[in-house]
Amino acid sequence: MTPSLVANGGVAAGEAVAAPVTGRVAAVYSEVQSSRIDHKLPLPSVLTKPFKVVDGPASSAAGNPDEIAKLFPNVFGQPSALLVPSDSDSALPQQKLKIGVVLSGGQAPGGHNVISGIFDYLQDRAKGSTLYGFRGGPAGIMKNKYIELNSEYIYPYRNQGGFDMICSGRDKIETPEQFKQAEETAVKLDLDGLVVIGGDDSNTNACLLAENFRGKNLKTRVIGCPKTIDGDLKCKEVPTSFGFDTACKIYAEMIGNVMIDARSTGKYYHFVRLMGRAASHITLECALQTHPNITIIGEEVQNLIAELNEILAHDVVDEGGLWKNKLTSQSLQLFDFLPEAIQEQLMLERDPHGNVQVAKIETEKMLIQMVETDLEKRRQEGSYNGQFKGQSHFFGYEGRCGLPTNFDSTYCYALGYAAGALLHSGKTGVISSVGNLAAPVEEWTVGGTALTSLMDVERRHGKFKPVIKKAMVELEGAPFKKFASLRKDWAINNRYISPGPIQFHGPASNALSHTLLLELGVQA
Ligand code: FBP
Repeated sequence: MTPSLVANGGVAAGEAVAAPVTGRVAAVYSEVQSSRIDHKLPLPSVLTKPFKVVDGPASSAAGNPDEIAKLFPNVFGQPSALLVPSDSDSALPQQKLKIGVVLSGGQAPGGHNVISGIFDYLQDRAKGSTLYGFRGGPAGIMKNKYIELNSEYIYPYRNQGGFDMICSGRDKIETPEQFKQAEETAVKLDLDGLVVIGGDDSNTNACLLAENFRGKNLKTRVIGCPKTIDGDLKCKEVPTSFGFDTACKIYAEMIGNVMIDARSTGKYYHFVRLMGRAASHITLECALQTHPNITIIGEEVQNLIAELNEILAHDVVDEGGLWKNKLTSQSLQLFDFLPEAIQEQLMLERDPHGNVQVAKIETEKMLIQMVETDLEKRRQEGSYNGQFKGQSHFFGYEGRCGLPTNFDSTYCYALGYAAGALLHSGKTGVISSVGNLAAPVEEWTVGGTALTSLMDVERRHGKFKPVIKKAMVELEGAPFKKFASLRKDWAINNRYISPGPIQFHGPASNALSHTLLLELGVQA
């Protein structure tokens, strides 16, 4: 038997557990983990002194503003808020707050620091407040499953990867009954506020909750935080989602290692698939960090998946393949061209948000098969007599819970601290926004962006639904353009870069991702 390791979080097979009941024990930490706990995090200077909130002009929507206005009558059009220095904090209510926090969706390095940031804000500026952590994602809100977070419980999680402080889940608060359950929890816990740490779908849900609570005259306000390693939740005011920086650096280290492996013997061609549901920001960033010979940016093959989503939402997929008539001829051609195993994977069950579970499609194996088939054809034609051995890799889950980089640690702490400040200032339906990220941390800007301003309507499960528009790789954007200008050279020359492991000290420790720098107009 092949030697193997198994990690399942200590949960017995078949046991359904929302979150570990006991917290982490720092005594069993590695030296690096221990050294990170007490790593001091700087805050943007506006958060270290008295501040006030300045509102900008009324906002609109990313698309279809009339539809969005109808769907969010109570929160649509809110201005963006900016925190600015003030002489005193007297504008803030002098009251203890009861705040809930939930982690929603896939893990992303830095989530624990968002929670620490909220907690520290409450300790520093609203003494005697209570922070409840809903366990196991949005289901924890619906089922009123929570733990009261205190400094001893939070301490071992500071600057540590993972979401196990309260755990996450992918449930969605969707039906009238589920909204009712969320209301009941808000009332039962007398919540002044709720922070939803999640990706595009979870922040859409956060906005629906804000709308619903305000519509029902509940005092509970809702603030979102931009989380996802996929990097597809961003806009001008929210320059990046947390976790992207760490995950890409972890993957880039591994890619750099297999590149050296390839050069060491010439025995293998390594095919690497990276995580990322719809957008290819991770792949693009890792390419910019490592310079592989060939990089496929998935935005080019989106159409087929979109059509399949629509068909699966409406039609019975008959064995005779009649459903295929609904595909456009271009998508049909592509579908028929794919190996059967990949066709099957494309038809797999969608997640609760209606998304194809791309992480489960083994494109790296598909590409190896396609190359083998083509080389075999060439061999028979007499135009090839070489040797090809493909090695497939999927780097996905390995990057989601790593120790957060200095950037993610600091960014997340500021996002959480800002979420506390926004709730304290009476804001709802906004996403915590920390900007000016290429400048020293002290100069970072802090505010809140109306969630409805990020929204459009989209087809989901065959119906129009409000969604935060996913930020896909822009083929006209600076990161892609830089990649496109270099890829020909990378294809034939040895330009491999091995970035090595994440550094917490020294010259490379505070480097920002290429994507973020290029998008901010700084040469990477
Ligand atoms: P989020 O958008 O929820 O942050 O998910 C990120 C992600 O890591 C995707 O890249 C991936 O497709 C998905 O989660 C996998 O989800 P799961 O953990 O449920 O398999």
